[in-house]
Amino acid sequence: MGETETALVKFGGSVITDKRKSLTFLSGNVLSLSSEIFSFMRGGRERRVVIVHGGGSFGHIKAKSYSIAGGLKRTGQLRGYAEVRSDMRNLNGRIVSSLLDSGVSAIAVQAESIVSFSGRRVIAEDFSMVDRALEHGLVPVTFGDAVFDNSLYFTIISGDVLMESLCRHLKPDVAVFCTDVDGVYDRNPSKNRNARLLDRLDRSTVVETTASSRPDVTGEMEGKLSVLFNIAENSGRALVINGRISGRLYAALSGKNPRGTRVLPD
Ligand code: IP8
Repeated sequence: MGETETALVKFGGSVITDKRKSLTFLSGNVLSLSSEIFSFMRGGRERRVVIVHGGGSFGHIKAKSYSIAGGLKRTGQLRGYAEVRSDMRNLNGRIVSSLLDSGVSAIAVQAESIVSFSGRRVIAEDFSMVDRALEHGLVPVTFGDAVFDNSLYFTIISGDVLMESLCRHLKPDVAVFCTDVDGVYDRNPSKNRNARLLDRLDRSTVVETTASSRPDVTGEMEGKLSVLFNIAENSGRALVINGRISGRLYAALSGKNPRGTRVLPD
C-alpha cells in the first residue's frame, strides 16, 4: 500500500438487476454507484478502481435452465451458453455506459482474459489487461460469465472468483461487496425477522446459512463467506454493504465506516 490507493468493488447481481425477473436492469442503482465511484476517484489523483459485477437476472436464470455450470452434456445447451454470454455482454455494456455517463473512464475486460479454467477451477491467471488499463488511469470492469473450460467445455465463473484472483494480485487498500442487504447477518434476514446484522465478521463468527429462493448457480452464502475471508486476507479493509442505499459505497471507499459488515483477516 504505497501512495497509490487501490479499490476493488463488486456490484452484486441483486443490486444491478432484479434477480427474479429476467433481464431487468436497475439503472437507478447503477447510476448512483457509478457517481459514487466518480466522486471517490476525483478525491485523489492516485486512486485506482477495479470493478467486478455479477450476473443477476442476466446470468443466473438461463445458466440454471440450460445447466451451464456443470459443463457440456448435450448439444442443446450450446444455445444457452451463447445466450448467457450475449446477455452478460449486454449487462456489462449498460454498466460501462452508466460509468461513462458519470464521468468514469470505464473499459470492459472479459473474465477469460484474466482467468482460464479446467473442471471449474482456475488453472491460469493473466492480469496484463487489468494492469495496462490501470496504468492509463482507466477503470477495468470485468464480470461473472459463461466461459470455456478445458475439461467441461464450458462452465460459469462467478464474479466472486474474479474478486479473489484480483485481490491476490492487486492487494487493494479496500475491497467492497455491494449487495441488496445491509451486510452479513447471523441468520437469513429474508426468512428471520430477528436476524442481526454483524458489524464485524471473522472465521469464528457463527453464521446460519440457508438457501435463498432466487436462482443462483454460483453458490449461496456459505461459498460467499469463504470468498470474503480470502478477500480480507489480501486487502487493507474488506466490507459488505448495501449497494442500494446511496452514499454507502462512497463512505466505504473513503475510509469511513458506513452501516455494513467489516470482514476481518485471521
Ligand atoms: O453473480 C455469475 O456471476 P455472480 C455470472 O457474480 C453468471 O455469481 C453468468 C451467472
